[in-house]
Amino acid sequence: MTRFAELVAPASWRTVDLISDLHLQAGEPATFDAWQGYLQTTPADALFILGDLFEVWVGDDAATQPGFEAQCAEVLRQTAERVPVYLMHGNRDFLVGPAFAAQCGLTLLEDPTVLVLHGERWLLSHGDMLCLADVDYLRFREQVRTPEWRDAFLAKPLEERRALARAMREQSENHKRSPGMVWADVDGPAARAWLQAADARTLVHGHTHRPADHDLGDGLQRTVLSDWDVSAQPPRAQVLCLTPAGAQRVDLR
Ligand SMILES: [Mn+2]
Repeated sequence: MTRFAELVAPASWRTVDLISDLHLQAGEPATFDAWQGYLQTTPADALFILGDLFEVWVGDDAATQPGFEAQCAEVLRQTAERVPVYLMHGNRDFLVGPAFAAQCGLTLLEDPTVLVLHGERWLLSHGDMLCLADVDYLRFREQVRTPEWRDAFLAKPLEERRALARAMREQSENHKRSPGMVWADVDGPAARAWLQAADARTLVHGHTHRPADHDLGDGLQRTVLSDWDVSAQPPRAQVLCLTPAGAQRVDLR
């Protein structure tokens, strides 16, 4: 049974920005720059990051020494001084922990969470849990989300964790390229069941990198966020803005 956490927005919030799947990494400075520029200028009253902000996260201690993670932490910290920042785990950065949240002044968000805003209930999720056909991944997810796995992994030296993450990443890339590999999307009936259980009309999620608005019937919808890749042609850097008038996609590039 899925538990639906709830966040009631203060009445002062007019615009809420939602982004996901930036997959920030040291080797993609253009996307980092676009993200930094956006955070410094967004007029939103709150910012929600729905997972996979980072391409990989091997432990909060990575951000306590000079490097890419610390650079990202500083951008988040400066943003969070100005506007509340909420971060949900994705499948790549599920190891972001309370130490990093405290370092940046951001709030970790449970997956899924119902955001109550402008009298509407928005169901927010990364989306990976609803890709039911991705059986291998869901099995892996169950394994790595246990406190035992997490504690054992985080107890390893940082360099060893980085090497393990690289190996896992390579394995998953090879798996994706293997013949007969079927790409799994969010399961429609499961999404409807979640929405009904959460008493919400719209599910907003990322993960699949297939931005679209799906009509699920009976007034229910599934809104999929875009990933970010500023080096792609055309560049991708999109924000979903929730305003009193509804949801609106804003392309920054
Ligand atoms: Mn993902």
